[in-house]
Amino acid sequence: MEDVREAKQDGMDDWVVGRDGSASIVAATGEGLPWRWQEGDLTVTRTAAWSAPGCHLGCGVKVYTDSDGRFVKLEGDECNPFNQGRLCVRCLSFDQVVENEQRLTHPMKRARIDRGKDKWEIITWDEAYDLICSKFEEIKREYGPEAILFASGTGRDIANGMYRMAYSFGSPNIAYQQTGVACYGPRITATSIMMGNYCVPDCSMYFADRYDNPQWRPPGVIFIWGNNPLVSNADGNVGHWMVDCMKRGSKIAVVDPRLTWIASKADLFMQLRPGTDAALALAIINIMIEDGTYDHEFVENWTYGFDDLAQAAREYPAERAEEITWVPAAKIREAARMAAECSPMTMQWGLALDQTRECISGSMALVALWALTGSIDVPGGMVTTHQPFGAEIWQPPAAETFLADDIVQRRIGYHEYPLYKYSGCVVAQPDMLYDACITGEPYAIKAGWWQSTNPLSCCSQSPEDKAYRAIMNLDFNVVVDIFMTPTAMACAEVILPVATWAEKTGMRSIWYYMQPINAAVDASGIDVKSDLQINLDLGKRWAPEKWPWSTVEEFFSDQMGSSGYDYERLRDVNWMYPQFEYRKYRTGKQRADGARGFNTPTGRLEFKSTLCEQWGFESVPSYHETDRGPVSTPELMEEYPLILTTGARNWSYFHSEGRQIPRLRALRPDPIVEVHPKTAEAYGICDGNWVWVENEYGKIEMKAQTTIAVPEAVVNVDHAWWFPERDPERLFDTFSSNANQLVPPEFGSTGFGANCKSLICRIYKVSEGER
Ligand SMILES: Nc1nc2c(c(=O)[nH]1)N[C@H]1C(S)=C(S)[C@@H](COP(=O)(O)OP(=O)(O)OC[C@H]3O[C@@H](n4cnc5c(=O)[nH]c(N)nc54)[C@H](O)[C@@H]3O)O[C@H]1N2
Ligand SMILES: Nc1nc2c(c(=O)[nH]1)N[C@H]1C(S)=C(S)[C@@H](COP(=O)(O)OP(=O)(O)OC[C@H]3O[C@@H](n4cnc5c(=O)[nH]c(N)nc54)[C@H](O)[C@@H]3O)O[C@H]1N2
Ligand SMILES: [Mo]
Repeated sequence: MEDVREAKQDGMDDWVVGRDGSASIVAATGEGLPWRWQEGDLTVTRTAAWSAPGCHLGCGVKVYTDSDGRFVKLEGDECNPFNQGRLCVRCLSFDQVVENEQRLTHPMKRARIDRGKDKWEIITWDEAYDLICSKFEEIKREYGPEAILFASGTGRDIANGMYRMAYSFGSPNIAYQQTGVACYGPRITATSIMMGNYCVPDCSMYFADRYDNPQWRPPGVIFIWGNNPLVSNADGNVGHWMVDCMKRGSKIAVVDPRLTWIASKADLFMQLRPGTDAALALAIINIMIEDGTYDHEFVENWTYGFDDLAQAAREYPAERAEEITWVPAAKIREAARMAAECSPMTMQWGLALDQTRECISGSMALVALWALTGSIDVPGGMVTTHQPFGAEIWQPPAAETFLADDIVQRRIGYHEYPLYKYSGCVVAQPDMLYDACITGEPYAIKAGWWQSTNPLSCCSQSPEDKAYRAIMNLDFNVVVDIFMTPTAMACAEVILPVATWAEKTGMRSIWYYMQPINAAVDASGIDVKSDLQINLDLGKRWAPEKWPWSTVEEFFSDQMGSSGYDYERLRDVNWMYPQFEYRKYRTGKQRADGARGFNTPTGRLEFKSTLCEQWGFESVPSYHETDRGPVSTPELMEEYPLILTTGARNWSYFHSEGRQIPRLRALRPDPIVEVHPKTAEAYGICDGNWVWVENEYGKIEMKAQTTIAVPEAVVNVDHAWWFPERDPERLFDTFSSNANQLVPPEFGSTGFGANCKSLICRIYKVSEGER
């Protein structure tokens, strides 16, 4: 280990992850298939549905238009290897989006004094840009460029353009305003610090011929952990892939407090108490270490800190873990047996890991489990992710390539939370940023650019509507969206309307492949622009040298890394897969310097993170009891006897989207709280009753749905509700039925994590007079 220690000291502060040896060879394309053709009177265009409206996936779609370029219908593209023709209800309801009367169709402005009032004036794009530029410049002169925050929401296709534009303006304060960045960033960080890369379960998606590829094999067991893949299709993975693998023999083990559809089909279902995931993982690890069933070759040759992991896991014998997690010890033993014997084990993990306060050390326990089972980068295991061809379209550029060091270091949270730089999309610490908006400390934040986010409906509001107070305290706000939102109605001085995915040219890129988004629908009847066009227009004004492209197509051509393709060629071949190899850590392809091993300071997969050690954070996987509940706050349980989890996804909605789409609203007309029938009975509640869900932070009105899917002690509420049909000047009642009224802005020691999925509450019927 001597040489390892030396390596650790050498330049460790600047340790960079993710910029490693990405494949430069195009392995497969959709060559030979037309990207546009005629079927009778209709024109068919192959494209991808990424956003707007928002979605993580970018499924392959065929859009049918009439001779005027108007939308007629769409179908899943059965030739597209990614989704193989399958679409969800939100995509299939796109007809009601594109022609929706409530769409924003023109840039608009409103005087600051009229905030909250539905009083808008239509303006031209040039007027809008002039207004934005003069306001932003004025603030920059007085307070510096960092006084303007540039926020986007969950991962859509705007990250690259918006980050570039913000950096061109000179601000390091990119924002994603979910408390503790509690979505995906924490999982990426935990994985990156341990092994220098992110990993995904191998469902053959790296190959264009998918399940027929001879190199691939189905996972022995897929642990579905804190994720509901069929409903959420989360993090760039199509939920159907789990079913595809099941059909090919993969076993399924589910860890979820709710009996989801896939849990009902699982070989093993561990119905745990919310927030106790890390204890469960450590108990499984402990059994594997005690029984010696882990992968000795991998652990001895490729990992660092095994003894520390073993010691941490020893604290969680199965019986103790049963008390903590409610999962019977026998099931924990069965999970350990399956992880060891059903090789390779793989894992589709989810948001529940990020939405616990100490999410980094907790997620590290799950990464440790992949490593112990020898699943890393093997067929059917946990395969490492790389930007195809080193292209940056999904992952935004680093601030350092645009801004001077001293400005980068002024990013809110930069010094306090250094782990943020391992999260892929580097943002300001959101809770500190809201504090800065309110208090002016550490410095004043004066304006906000909100592109594809609706924080008033989606982000933690307590105490006392904190997000609202922060945003309203700014002098000037710009919102960029397809629909009016509570956030825009509350605070915007300028609104910029964007084109949908069917109306714009774009590019879809995720680890597995690249694919063009081809404009299919003619939007010339309305005055909208694509997100990237907006970023390009303003970027050119602020730093023309950083935007040498005259069209978005030129920009995309420049983003195609080492593939040797340009945008037009990509369009002609429909999609492009980089060459993929397994076990890259054995051949030197996992690290930028070509050395064997992992892209970490020790060159090994680190059970004990040397980066965390260096920064003074917990360095070994660990479990932290959740802040509220029967163990931490038994005294509160009399008042708030139920455990509350929020935000489990449903088919209809993508966060705050979709409430104005009739077909989607018909599927889920009201905000739902799921309650076990016995619990409902105990509180005198019937299915369909309106009830209050209340805790120390607030109360919200929800419709009770009785279901045995939740345990008796747990209730689950929808998140991000608002009512587009209600009074705009009451902000569409976004605070009346929104889970985020109940979520405190508490985050973990690393600056990551939030308590969205393990809170406490009481429920009681809304009385007649109250509705
Ligand atoms: N209590 C609780 N709260 C949660 C969660 C939870 O589980 N529980 N989940 C959290 C998570 S994981 C996330 S990621 C956040 C999401 O938070 P957000 O990303 O803010 O949520 P959305 O409602 O999806 O998006 C906001 C807006 O973007 C617009 N939009 C969609 N596509 C585009 C586009 O391409 N361009 C532009 N300009 N606009 C577009 C939509 O119309 C919508 O108004 O919410 C978080 N909030
Ligand atoms: N339809 C739809 N799809 C979406 C979204 C959407 O809003 N709607 N949002 C997108 C976004 S931004 C994200 S981040 C992903 C998230 O997608 P997922 O990772 O699937 O997240 P959730 O649906 O919030 O929760 C997944 C499961 O975790 C369970 N759970 C709750 N608490 C706990 C816990 O403490 N431990 C464990 N192990 N499980 C728990 C819930 O019961 C739920 O079944 O979905 C994406 N896809
Ligand atoms: Mo998310």
